[in-house]
Amino acid sequence: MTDLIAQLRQLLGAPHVLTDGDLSAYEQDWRKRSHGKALCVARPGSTAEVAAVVKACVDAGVSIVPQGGNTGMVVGSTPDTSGTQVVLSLQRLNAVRAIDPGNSTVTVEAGCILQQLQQAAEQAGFLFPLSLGAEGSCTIGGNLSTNAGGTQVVRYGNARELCLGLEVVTADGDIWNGLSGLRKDNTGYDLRDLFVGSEGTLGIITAATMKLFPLPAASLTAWAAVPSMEQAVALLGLGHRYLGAGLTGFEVMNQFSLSLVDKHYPHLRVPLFRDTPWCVLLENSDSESEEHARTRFEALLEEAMEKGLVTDAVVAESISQARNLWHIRESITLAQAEEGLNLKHDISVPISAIPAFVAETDALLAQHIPGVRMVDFGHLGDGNLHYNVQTPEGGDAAAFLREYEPQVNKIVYDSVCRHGGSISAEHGVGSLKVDSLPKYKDPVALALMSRIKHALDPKGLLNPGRVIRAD
Ligand code: FAD
Ligand code: 2HG
Ligand code: ZN
Repeated sequence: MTDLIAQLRQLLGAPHVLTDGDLSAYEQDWRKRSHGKALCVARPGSTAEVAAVVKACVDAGVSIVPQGGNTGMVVGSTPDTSGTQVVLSLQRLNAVRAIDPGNSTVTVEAGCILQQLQQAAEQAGFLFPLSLGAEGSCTIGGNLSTNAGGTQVVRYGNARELCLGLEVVTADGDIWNGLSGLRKDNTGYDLRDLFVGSEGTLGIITAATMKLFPLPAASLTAWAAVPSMEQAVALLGLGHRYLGAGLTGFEVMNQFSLSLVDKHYPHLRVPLFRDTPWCVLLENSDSESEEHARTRFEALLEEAMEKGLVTDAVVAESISQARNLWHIRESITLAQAEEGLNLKHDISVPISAIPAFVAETDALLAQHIPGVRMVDFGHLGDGNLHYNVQTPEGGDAAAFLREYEPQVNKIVYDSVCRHGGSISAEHGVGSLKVDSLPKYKDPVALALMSRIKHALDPKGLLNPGRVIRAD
C-alpha cells in the first residue's frame, strides 16, 4: 500500500496525493450518512494521469472510488471504512475544451462544475439546460455518471439525453475517445449509454461532448396554489397543451416541505403555502418575446382557475422574483437537512399514477408510524417525486432511522412497485439502495447488468459495492 502511494506521488506530484489532514470533504457523503476512510485521495490533472492512476491501482489490486463534487444522495462517491480504497477525484480536470457553435455542442472535462459549464455556454450565446440545486458544486462527470435529472427534464431530458459523446478511462487503464459530437451513429452497441448512469462502476468518465440549445427570448415563472395532487396532474396536462415546448419546468411541493423552508429560511418569504396542500412552480420559456410568454401564461392560469385546478397564483414580475421562487424550491433539501436526519425516496411512477400512489402510500405510512411527517416534492413533469420521510415532531431522528428505516422503505418501495414505478428516478443506486435493487428490479435485467460489470471490470476494482454487489 505504501508502495502504491509512493508510485501515485511520482505520477501526479506529491501535492496531488492526499493522505493527511482533514479529508472529510472526500470521505464523508453530502447527507452525512457515511464516514469512510481512504488509503489516499488522488487528484490527477489530465486524462493520461487518470489512466496512469487506474493502471497503478489495478496492478496493486486496489479498488478505486471515482468522485466529482461529492454531492450525490446515495453514498456512491465516498470510500468504505477499510482505509484501502483510493478516492480518484476528477476536480482538477475542469476545462471547457471547446465549443462548436455550428454543431451546438460543448466538449468539457469531467470535473467541470455544472454552473461553470452553464456560464460558459451562456457566454457563447447558448443554453446548457441541465439545472439542479447542487449545480454550484456538482460536476458534469458526476451528472453523467448518475444520469442526473433536475428541473428542466420536462423539456430537455436528463443528462443522458444531453450527451453526444464521452471520453472514458476503462478498468484496464485504456483511454476510449468517443467525443464524436455526432447526433447519429449506428455503428454497433452504444457504449456511451452504458457508461452514462453507471455510477463509476464501469469506467471513469474524463470528458464529454454535450448538446447546447438556443437561449430563450424570455422566461417566466409562476407559483400556483393547487387543491390536490389530481389537480396538479391536470394542470400539468393543461400546461403542456398551452405552452408546448415552452413548458420548461413543472415542480410540485407539499405544504410541509414549504413550511420547513419557511421555518428555517423565513427571509425567503414562501408565497401561498399556508392555505393549500400543494404548490406548483411552472416555468414558461418563450422563443418569441416576454409579451408572448406572458399572454400564454395568463391564458393558461385563467383556464386553470376556471376549472378549479388552481386557487391562487403569482407570476414573477422580475428576474429576481423568479430567482427567489426557484430558490425557495431548491431550498427544500437544505431545510430538510436543517430539520434533522431523514429518509429519502427518489421515486418515479407513471404521471397518471401519482395521485393514487401518494394517497395510498401516505395512508399506509400514517397507519404504521403515527405522526410521521411527509416531505413530498419534486419533478411532477417527469413523474418523479422526492417522497421523503421526516421523524415525527420532537422525535430522535437517529433512533427513528434505526427503528423504522427498513419498514418505511419497504412500504414505499412496495407501493412504487404496485404502481409500476422505479425506486430510483434520478439519484442512482449507490450503496444506499444496492440491497433493495434485487427486490424491485427485473431478475433478467440484473443478471445482464452483472455480466456487463464482469466484462468491463473483471477484477471488480471500480467502485465495488455500488449499484450491484459482486456475486
Ligand atoms: P459525486 O457525488 O461525486 O458522484 C456521484 C456518483 O458518480 C458516484 O457513484 C461517483 O463514483 C460517480 N462519479 C463521479 N464522477 C465520476 C466520473 N467522472 N466518472 C465515473 N464516475 C463518476 N440530482 C438530480 O438528479 N437531480 C436533482 O435535482 C438534484 N438536486 C440536488 C440538490 C442538492 C442540494 C444536492 C446536494 C444534490 C442534488 N442531486 C440531484 C444529487 C447530485 O447533485 C447529483 O447526483 C449529481 O449529479 C452528482 O454530481 P457530483 O459531481 O457531485 O458526483
Ligand atoms: C431535488 O430535486 C433534489 O431538489 C434533491 O433531487 C431531492 O432532497 C431531495 O430528496
Ligand atoms: Zn430532484
